[in-house]
Amino acid sequence: MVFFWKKSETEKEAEKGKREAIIQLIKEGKKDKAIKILERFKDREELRKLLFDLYLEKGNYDKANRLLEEFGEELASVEERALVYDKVGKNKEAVDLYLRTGKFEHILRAGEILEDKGMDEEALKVYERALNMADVFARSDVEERIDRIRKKLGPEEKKESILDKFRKGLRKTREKVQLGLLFGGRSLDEELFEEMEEMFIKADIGVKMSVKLVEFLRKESLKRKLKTSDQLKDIVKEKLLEILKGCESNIRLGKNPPSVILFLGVNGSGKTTTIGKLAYLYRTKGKRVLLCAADTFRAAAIEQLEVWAERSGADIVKKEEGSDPASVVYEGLEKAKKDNYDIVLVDTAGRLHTKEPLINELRKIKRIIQKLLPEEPSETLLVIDATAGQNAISQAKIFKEAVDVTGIVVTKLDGSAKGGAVIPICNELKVPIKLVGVGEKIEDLQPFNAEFFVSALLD
Ligand SMILES: Nc1nc2c(ncn2[C@@H]2O[C@H](COP(=O)(O)OP(=O)(O)OP(=O)(O)O)[C@@H](O)[C@H]2O)c(=O)[nH]1
Ligand SMILES: [Mg+2]
Repeated sequence: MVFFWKKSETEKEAEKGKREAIIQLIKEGKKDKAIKILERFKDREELRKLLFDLYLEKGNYDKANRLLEEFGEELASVEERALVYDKVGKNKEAVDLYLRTGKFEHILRAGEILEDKGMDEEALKVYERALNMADVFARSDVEERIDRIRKKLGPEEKKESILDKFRKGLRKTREKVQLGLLFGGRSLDEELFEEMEEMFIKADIGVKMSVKLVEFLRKESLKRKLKTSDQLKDIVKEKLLEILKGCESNIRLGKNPPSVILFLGVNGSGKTTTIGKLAYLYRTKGKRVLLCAADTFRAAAIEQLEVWAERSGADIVKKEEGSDPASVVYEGLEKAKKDNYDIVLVDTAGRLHTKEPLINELRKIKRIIQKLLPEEPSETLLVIDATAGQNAISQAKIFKEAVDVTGIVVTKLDGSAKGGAVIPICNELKVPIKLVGVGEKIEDLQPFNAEFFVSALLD
C-alpha cells in the first residue's frame, strides 16, 4: 500500500511565507521545516528574526553569524550576539558584548575568553569585576580564577603584558624600518609614498603587498583629502588589521582527551622549541602533557626534546635514533590513552631536500594518529621562521600540499628586523596563525593577536 503524505493547510500557508502560519509550524514543533521555509524568505525583515531565533535554539551559530553579517546586527540583542560571536570564535567582539550586558555570568565568560587567549592581565581585571558581583555560591570559583592568574603573573615582579612582549619581539623591525618617522607629519608627496613602499618591503611585508598597500594609501589620501602623513597611520593600521584579523585564531583541542597536536616545518624553523614552550603553557594550566619524539633523524633532536620535557614538566616517549617515526607516535598515543594524558605534542623532522620521503613520512604519521584516535590530530601546526622571508612561504606551500595544515606558528619574530613577514604569511597562505614565538625563553610563546601585532609594529 502506498501512503501519500499530505501537507497540512498550515504548512501550505507557511510555504507561501505567511508569518502566522510559520509561527504555528514552530509551535507544532516542526522547526526544521520552518527553518527551511524561512531560509527562502530571509530577505523579509519580519521573518528574519524568526530564523535567527531558530538557529540559536538549534545551536546553529555559524548560520546565525552569517545572518548577522549579511543583514546587520540590529537583528539580535547584545546578549544574543555575544553568544553567537563566542561560539564562532570572534573573541574580541564576544568579550566586548559580554562586558556590555553587565550580567555576572557574562562577565565571567569574558574573563575566561581573555584568559584562554593568554591576556592574563586583562582577564584578571574582568574577574575582579566579576568577584564584586558574585553571590555566595559563585565567589569561591571566581576567587580560584583570580588566584590562578595572580600566580601566573608572578607575585612581586609583574610579568610583561602581551603587548609588551609583542613590542619587544618587534623592536628590531621597528627600529630598522622606522615606520614611525614616515608617519611623523610629512607632506603627502610622491617621494613619501616611494619611501613608504621601500620601508614596507624592508619590513618584509612582501613586494606585492607593499605596492598594493601604497597604491591604496595614495587613493585614500586623495579621497579623504589628507594633507600630512600622520593621517595615514590609522589607515595603514586599519588595513593591516583587516588582513590580519582574518588569521587570528586559537588552538582548538578535541572534545575528548588526549588531544594530539602535530608539528611540521623545515629544519631549524623552531618546532622543538615551540613544543617545549607550549608544553610549559599547558602544564601551567594543569594539563597532563606527553611529548612524542618522532624526529628520529638525529640523536640530538631526541635529546633536545628531552631537555624541553624536563624544563616544562611534561613526559616524553622516545626511541633510538633512526627508528620509524610512526612507531614512536604509535607508542606515544597508546601511552597517552592508557595513562590519561590531556595533550600529546608530536615533534617531526623537517628535511626538505628529500621532499617525497618527508611527505610520505608525515602522511604515515597522520594515518597512525587517525587509526588510534579517529578525531585527531586536533591541530596540525606548521612552524615558520619569520626571518626566512619569502622562502619560508614557498616551503610552507609544500607542507600544505602534503597534509592538511590547520594552523601556523610564526617563530623568531624577535630574531631580526623581519617581523612584517607575518603579513604575507597570513595573506598568502590563508591559514590561521595560532601562535607566535617572540624569544627563546620558555615563556616566549604567545597566542597571535592582530591588534597587538599591528600596534607593536607601528606605534
Ligand atoms: N629568537 C628566537 N629564537 C627561536 C625562537 N624559536 C626557536 N628559536 C631558535 O631557533 C633554533 C632552532 O629551533 P628548533 O626548535 O631546534 O627548530 P626545529 O624546527 O626543531 O629544527 P630541527 O629539529 O632541526 O628540524 C634554536 O636555536 C631556537 O632557540 C623564537 O621565537 N625566537
Ligand atoms: Mg627539532
